[in-house]
Amino acid sequence: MTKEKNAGGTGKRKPANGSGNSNGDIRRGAGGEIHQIVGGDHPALTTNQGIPISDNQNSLKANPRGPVLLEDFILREKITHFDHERIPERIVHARGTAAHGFFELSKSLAQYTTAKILTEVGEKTPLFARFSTVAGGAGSVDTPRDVRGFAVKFYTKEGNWDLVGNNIPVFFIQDAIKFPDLIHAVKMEPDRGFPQNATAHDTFWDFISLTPESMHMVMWIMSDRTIPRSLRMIEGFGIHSFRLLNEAGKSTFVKFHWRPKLGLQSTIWDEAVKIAGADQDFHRRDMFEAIEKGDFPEWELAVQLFTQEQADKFPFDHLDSTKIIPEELVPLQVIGRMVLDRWPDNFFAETEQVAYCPANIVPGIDFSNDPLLQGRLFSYLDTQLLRLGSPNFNQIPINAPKCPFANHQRDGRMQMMQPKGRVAYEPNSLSEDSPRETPANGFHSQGAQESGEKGRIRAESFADHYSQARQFYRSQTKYEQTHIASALVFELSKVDHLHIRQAMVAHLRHIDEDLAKRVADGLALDKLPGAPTTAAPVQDFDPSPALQIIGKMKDTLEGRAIGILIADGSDGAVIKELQKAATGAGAKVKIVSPKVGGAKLADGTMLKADGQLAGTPSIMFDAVAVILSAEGADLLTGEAAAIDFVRDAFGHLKAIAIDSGGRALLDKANIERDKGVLDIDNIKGFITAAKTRQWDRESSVRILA
Ligand code: HDE
Repeated sequence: MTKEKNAGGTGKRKPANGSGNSNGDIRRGAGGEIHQIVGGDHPALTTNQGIPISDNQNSLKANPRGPVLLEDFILREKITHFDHERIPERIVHARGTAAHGFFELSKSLAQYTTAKILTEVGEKTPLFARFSTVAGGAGSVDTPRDVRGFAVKFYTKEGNWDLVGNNIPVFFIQDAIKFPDLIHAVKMEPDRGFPQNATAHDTFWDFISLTPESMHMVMWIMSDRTIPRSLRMIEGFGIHSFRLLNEAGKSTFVKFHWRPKLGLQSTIWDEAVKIAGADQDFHRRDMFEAIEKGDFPEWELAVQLFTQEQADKFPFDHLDSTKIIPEELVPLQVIGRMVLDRWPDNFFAETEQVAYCPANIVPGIDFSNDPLLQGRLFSYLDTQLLRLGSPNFNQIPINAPKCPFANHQRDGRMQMMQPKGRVAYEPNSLSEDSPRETPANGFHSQGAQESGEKGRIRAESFADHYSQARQFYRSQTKYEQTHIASALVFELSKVDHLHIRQAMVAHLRHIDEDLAKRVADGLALDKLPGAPTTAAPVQDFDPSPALQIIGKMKDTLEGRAIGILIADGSDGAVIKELQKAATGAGAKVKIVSPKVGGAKLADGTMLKADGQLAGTPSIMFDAVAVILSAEGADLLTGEAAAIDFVRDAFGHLKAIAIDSGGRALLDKANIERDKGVLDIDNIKGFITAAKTRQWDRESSVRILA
């Protein structure tokens, strides 16, 4: 057999065993043994040494029914490689979804910074963005109640800049030294190995109840921000204050914000729980499908810029990561957009191997003294050395800069570069073209002056743990406040220890007395526990409507999905009209029917389904329509999946459009008509209702705190 180019190259395969059949076959080899052969025209399969493989179905045996021989280097290489295919998963943020895209600057910050990416208007900088949950493993589900990581690697002309943020603008702790404790508390409990991917357990709430600085973050994580509808509908925050440095070396503080083009939207808890069962990859699939369809996810990048003098007047410390700077205090300025337009070619090579590090910043940007940020600067490189196994992980294509890079670092495991010449040091007189430092445009730190006493100290200005938690809660709509209260009741109901539940309710009293009462009532506490002593007085800040989700929902169906449940005999004209109106409003429409092949409509034509009823529950959609003939209604009133379809849509506060057959199904499900349940004749009304949730319905479908 002649050697062809390696697999992955363009060489054509000479079929193994010289057989050219193309449909799959079982053949006898020279020794009479059986081979399974699949034909076709492919490159030759080889070992990693390039040796062509004649048989990839059978290991080498001493005789047809005899032992496998150790000399089978093909088997050993294949299995050995397989055995080593997994690398340690990220200790946090293990489950992620990522995509390629670009950043385009629309407003120059030249007055504040020399960074080219923030000064060259119209320039498109390539980037790779990864979204993640925090607590679960790489194979966990997409929709637990959890913070979402929002990490962006910009491949700028001046090196890689990583903005490694979250979808929540504050964090649990003020000092990085507490991070291992926090993560140990939230992850599965070490003796029992559960719960995975959930905060609703004793160790998490035990730690939180003893960590008052986490109270602001607790309000955010108990809000629906932690159960997003889509990764395309989350905000992103760099969290910490960073610095921008201009030509003259003058420093301006900056906070980075990502704002989704589709607006904010969340699921509701019961829905998130059911999605976890119906589609574990709900968010990943959504992102994949959007990009494949050309509906490129997009965010605005906005900044809050402020001076040291302004910062000195804030009623909180901006170096404390448990604090936001309300938009009403320092407005957001939009400076550009991020568009994600390409799905990775290979999940492992890109999404898994990408290594973000907040210490990767470019000239013109600098760090602040936020102690949480300072701790992060060390952690990421350290963990990536372990996870990716070598100091040369920057050479993995997804991590390598796209601008030229050169230095005198050498050798190490998995070195892919082959530097030439005898010089691997600087300064030197033996090489004219070896890399040298560039004082004029190299990276400079801000010339900050530090003074004061050394020690393990927390600043007085970090002592107020409740004022912004109160501000957050009081800024919400009444529906969102109810969800926060109900989420707390749910989570604390999973906590076995009474003293932990009590301690949490005690903290809530500093945030909002009514919230504390609602949660205490939901937990059936016999009395309100006494509030703990605070380290600083609790202040009443003005509410900030920008903190709501409902206030930031967009009046659009773009990026949303509508499901139409049909069966044999459904009215094709009605379905068509609805499809037209919904797609016209930007929605994706999917037909759901009892059989995936579709349904035979009243006019005798077949309409193909996008999903079979049992595998396509209404939780996949933002609104649903039920178009059924009398015959279809007869069939589906006897099908639990159909009854659940409408019951869940109603329970999840979605708009429902029905014809007379649909009405029969709603009757069977005991659903009362309200203003979100519309006749199919009123398509316009349905499209309007589909753009939001029927919030007023909620108190009629579940007992809320
Ligand atoms: Fe991280 N974090 N983190 N974190 N973090 C990691 O780095 C760490 C924090 C964030 O998609 C790890 O490569 C410490 C805040 C994201 O690959 C690790 C502290 C914020 C990602 C690590 C924090 C984040 C990580 C694990 C306390 C929001 C995923 C794997 C000081 C601003 C990036 C890895 C990706 C990942 C450490 C706190 C965001 C262990 C010590 C605050 C989005 O290095």
